[in-house]
Amino acid sequence: MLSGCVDWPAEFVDRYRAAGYWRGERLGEMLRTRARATPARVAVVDGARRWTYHELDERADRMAAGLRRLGIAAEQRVLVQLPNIAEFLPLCFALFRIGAIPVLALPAHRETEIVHLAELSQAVAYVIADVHVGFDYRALARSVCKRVASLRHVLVVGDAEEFVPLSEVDAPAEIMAGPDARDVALLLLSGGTTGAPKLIPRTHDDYVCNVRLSADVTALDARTRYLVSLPIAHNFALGCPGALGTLYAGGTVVFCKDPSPEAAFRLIEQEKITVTALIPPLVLLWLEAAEWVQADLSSLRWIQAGGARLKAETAARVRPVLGCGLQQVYGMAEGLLNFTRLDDGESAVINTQGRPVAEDDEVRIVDASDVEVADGEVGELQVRGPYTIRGYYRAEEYNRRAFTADGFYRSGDLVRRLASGHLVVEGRSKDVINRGGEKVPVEELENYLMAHPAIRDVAIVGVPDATMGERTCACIIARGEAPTLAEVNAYLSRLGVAAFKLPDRLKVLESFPQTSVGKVNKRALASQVCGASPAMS
Ligand code: J2J
Repeated sequence: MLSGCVDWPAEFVDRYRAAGYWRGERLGEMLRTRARATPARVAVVDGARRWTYHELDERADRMAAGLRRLGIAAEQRVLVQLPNIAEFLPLCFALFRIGAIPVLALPAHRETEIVHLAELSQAVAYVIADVHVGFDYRALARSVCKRVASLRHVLVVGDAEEFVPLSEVDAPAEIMAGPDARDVALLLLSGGTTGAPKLIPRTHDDYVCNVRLSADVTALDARTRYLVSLPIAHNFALGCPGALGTLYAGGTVVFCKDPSPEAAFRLIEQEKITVTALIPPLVLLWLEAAEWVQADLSSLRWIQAGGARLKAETAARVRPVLGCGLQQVYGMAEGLLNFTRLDDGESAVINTQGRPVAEDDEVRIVDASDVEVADGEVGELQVRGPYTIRGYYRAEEYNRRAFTADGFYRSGDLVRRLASGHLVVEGRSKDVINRGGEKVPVEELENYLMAHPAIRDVAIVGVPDATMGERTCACIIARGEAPTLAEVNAYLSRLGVAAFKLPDRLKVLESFPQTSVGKVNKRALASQVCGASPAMS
């Protein structure tokens, strides 16, 4: 396995193979098998572009050969920061076939995040779009290249300027042995960790399992037309079942650059979309828009909702307003996926976040001393299983805290298990703000703000919000004259921090409430700033 990753112990490898979770299948071959079975079926739609399975497969092969010519080899990391565009798929399959490892950054990431990810992964190449939503990624690449010595290539979809156009990374297809199914296939970004962002190594065996189980539980098949509404680099839209699950099932992946109801509804009507995945604020937006945006949504069979807790009132409106079923998904890029089932009763679908997808997902719910609590009681969810990692990439010290001695991942989520086995997410013990599905890493943000000359101390808390579930409030103790929210956010943007991490509110205080051991009491602080109980935990 790639150095810096934690493998499963041999007994678990044997167990997951024997039980049929790990079948020795690689992501690159998953597409090949499909392309052989149904070469002429449309695999990808992006605007006016339509690629059949054969074309997608061939593009991946040619791009793999082109990447090899550039010197990109097995186990090398390639930082991919692309919006929802078709090129994402042949690129990832090309890397999978070489055995090179895509590191999936979000389009919203900026210089601090990208430099960190490139350095942590020692990426040799960085793949970007030219301009997206008014932001020029080539300018970002110029700054990043100055700071990260390992980067040797910048590949650009669109106008490459001084860099290499991705369209020219093209050579006659070659026969490649490719990686082993037990090798790392991709590095996903963690949303839920303390300190600097962590990378999540997913192997071919475990991610193919993740994709297959998700596609099966969502009943995807060749008639599926999946709309990629969320960023495709996110685990949910990529492989749960997402674009990869759709390709596994022989369906069609339709790219959506803009999940606003106007744009998405038009695509649903035109492309006869059957399923998509959304975060709760988008579910709300789509419900509201259904009243005034004229579109035929009758092809839509399911909306998957996940990333943050969906309110029961919102969940209950999905079928009456949008005319489709709802599937709640409580997932994590570290692995474990919970889904409500398509044939679950109304109460489970509206009030729970689903149950684990695999029999061998070992979920335990524990108290602060790691002792299991009784069913119905709230505790932290810990998990190990056939598609849940045993450690973050190059994070030996952090892994000792984030995983138990017997290999369970400490999710930091506070959940309750019902007698039916369904889970309800009640809050969290980790210091992350879940801004409608987008995760704001509190400690990372506090560290940036501590460096501000007019800030003596900072504590960031989540405050309840009707649309986002919660928003970010930065509480500061000023040094001299306090900065305004606009000044703080301008400062963070100059540092190159992604916009979704910027505080929504700023509260200037004289002091912070303390716990008995002298730490900032964030619960009390959150109550103090919002005049109510905190949004979560
Ligand atoms: C409450 N909290 C949830 C839910 C995730 C599918 C869906 C989501 C993600 C994801 C994902 C939640 N209700 N329904 O990867 O494949 C919070 C939990 C969890 C964290 C993981 C997928 N669904 N969460 O959101 O890695 O706190 O993955 O631990 O970004 O989101 O975040 P992330």
